[in-house]
Amino acid sequence: MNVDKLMLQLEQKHPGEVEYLQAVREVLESIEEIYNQNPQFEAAGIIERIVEPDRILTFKVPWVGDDGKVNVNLAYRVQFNNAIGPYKGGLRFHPSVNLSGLKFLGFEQIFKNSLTTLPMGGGKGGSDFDPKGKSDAEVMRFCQGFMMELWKMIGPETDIPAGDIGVGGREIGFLYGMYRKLAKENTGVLTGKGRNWGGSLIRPEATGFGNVYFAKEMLATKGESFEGKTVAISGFGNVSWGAALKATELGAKVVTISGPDGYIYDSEGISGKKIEYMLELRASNNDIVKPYSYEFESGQFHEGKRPWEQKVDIALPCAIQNELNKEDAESLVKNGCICVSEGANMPCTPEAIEVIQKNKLLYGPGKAANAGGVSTSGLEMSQNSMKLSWTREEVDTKLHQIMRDIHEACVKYGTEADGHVDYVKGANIAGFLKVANAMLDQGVI
Ligand code: NDP
Ligand code: 2IT
Repeated sequence: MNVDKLMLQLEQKHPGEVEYLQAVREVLESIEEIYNQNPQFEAAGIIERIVEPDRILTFKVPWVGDDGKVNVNLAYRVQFNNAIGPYKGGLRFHPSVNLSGLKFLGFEQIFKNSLTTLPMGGGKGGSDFDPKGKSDAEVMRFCQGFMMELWKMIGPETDIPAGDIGVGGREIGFLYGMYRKLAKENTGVLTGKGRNWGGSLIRPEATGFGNVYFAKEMLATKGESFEGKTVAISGFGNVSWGAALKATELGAKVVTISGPDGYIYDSEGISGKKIEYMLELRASNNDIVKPYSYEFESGQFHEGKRPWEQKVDIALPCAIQNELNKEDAESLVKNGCICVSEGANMPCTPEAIEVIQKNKLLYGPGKAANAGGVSTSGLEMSQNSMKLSWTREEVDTKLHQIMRDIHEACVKYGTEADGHVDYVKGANIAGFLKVANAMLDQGVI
């Protein structure tokens, strides 16, 4: 394989798909050496096959607003690769959604899901619909319209969507209701379901918990732990909330959360009822964190700024892509931060990653560090198949073990001559090998 030549061909085929091309290049660069050492991959055209999705469904969703006006949104489902299990991945509802972004997320999901140790292929979907400021009735009508098209393409053994940005418990409920009606079946076709209709305990907390478990393993390689550490978290959604809960439980002090309007610095720590308040803030539909500073005296609001300017030991970016840039990374390094673990998908820019890696901080890339969410989706699928429900402790123990296993796989393939672990390389190689070998076993299809 020649990475530059392959990338040139892809750029010509898919001009302007920036995020997708960036994600492919990162994986290709990590696996180049091992790929070229195994000529059976080249002979079977594994790379040429893995970089293109199996298929993409594009559709429109017309829906009527409360004012009687007709709206039209664009929607997609990218079924990327199902060599090791049915397509699995979230749905994102956000005005910024486009095909390049979803292809990037679907491609990442192949390797993330492979790392989880569970039999799940990669996929992603979504729409440029913005749930912000919409009434429950409007969100319901949109979700119903979305599922009227999507249901033909998904199924509990075929493709199992879940939540992502803008798709939480409310949206999954509306989507599931419509699927159940159309397909005439009650199956585990979506994950992140409500507790009373097939959902798993711990799924809401899972991405944040998993991120902290992964960071805990990274810290342990240096004889460190969360105990007594100061932590900066960005975002205030589902992932940030779970990370704040677990980091606090492990003895750390979480000092920041953030929103599109700025960030909150709370010198007394964001714990207990302040973490519960995050749920209220997210549910308020306003998408701002400033109200925290009215609610709690110790919370200072920093308008238009990001949390990474604060002196912290650990940084957990849990909001959105490209929210931690080169200057932010330099500031973290200068202030003595030892660990950056990605709860969000692609929160660090490539320039930020370069700074973090050059300074040999512990760096957990999203496809490993945030895999706890989809792993617990996999555990929800297992419970649905068995028609059983596990306890909190059972799910949490399994999630914890999966995150340890992912960490071990990264160390196996990412340890360099000086003992430093390149978790990006480790995650990409471990994730790739499992899928590539499955593709070899199953022939050219
Ligand atoms: P949320 O629904 O809470 O959405 C994230 C929010 O972050 C968006 O509403 C966005 O607001 C807001 N935001 C935008 N810019 C900033 C900023 N500068 N600082 C802070 N917040 C900002 O999402 P989740 O908690 O579900 O997901 C967060 C991240 O984790 C995403 O990258 C997601 O892909 C990833 N992830 C989620 C998993 C899950 O199970 N939910 C699993 C694995 C990864 P706006 O709309 O104004 O842009
Ligand atoms: O990015 C992700 O891994 C998710 N949004 C979760 C996907 C899932 O199927 O649970």
